[in-house]
Amino acid sequence: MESFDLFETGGQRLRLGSGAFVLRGFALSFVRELMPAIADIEAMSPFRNMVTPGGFTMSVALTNCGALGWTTDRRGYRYTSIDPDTGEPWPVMPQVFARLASEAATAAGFDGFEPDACLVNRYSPGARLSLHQDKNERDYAAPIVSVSLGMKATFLFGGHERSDPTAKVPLYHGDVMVWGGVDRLRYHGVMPLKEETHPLLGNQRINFTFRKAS
Ligand code: MD3
Ligand code: FE
Repeated sequence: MESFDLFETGGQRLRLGSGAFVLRGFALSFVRELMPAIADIEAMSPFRNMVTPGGFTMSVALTNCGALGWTTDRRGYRYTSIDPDTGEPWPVMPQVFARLASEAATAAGFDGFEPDACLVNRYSPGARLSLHQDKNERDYAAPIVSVSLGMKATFLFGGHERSDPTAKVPLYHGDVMVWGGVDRLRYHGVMPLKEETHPLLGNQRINFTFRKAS
């Protein structure tokens, strides 16, 4: 199932499906600019552990930037323009974020990606994300771009049914995944993170997920 070629800067491009790619190290040249931008976002809209409609507190802490932010509570999942914890709009999407998302999408064959939402996930050791589909967005024609920083994670790449078998894909600091087309609605998740100390991020993993939500 796996094949890879090289993208322009020499990194590996792994193909998981006809519209699903891992761009190894694609974000590395952006990291120096991304770090202060994350600190700015966190200062305005802190990371928090949200509650799912089923009543479970998520082990992954999250915040957002951009016009729309993904949230969950007992009433359901939705996108909002206001951070429910601060009563203020989500922080503006930093230009470096938008540039990274657009360049990664282009490198995977999706030109003109202009996300209006960026979910920022923070994982500590033991945090996990159970198998799910991303289906709160209005437009499934746009791809999803996901950036991994910090600790290694094992990503679970499933099929179109929850019970379909999953492939395990390691994700490292600087890797970017792009999903679109027929792969857009695949089930996916993240295994519990193993304890590790990353030189730049310590014992955390930060993931940005860029989407066109409306
Ligand atoms: C496959 N985050 O926030 S990103 C999420 O690493 C989420 O934190 C994971 O899944 C993380 O919803 C995985 C990779 C990803 C994102 C969206 C997808 C994979 C996807 C949409 C469809 C299929
Ligand atoms: Fe997801």
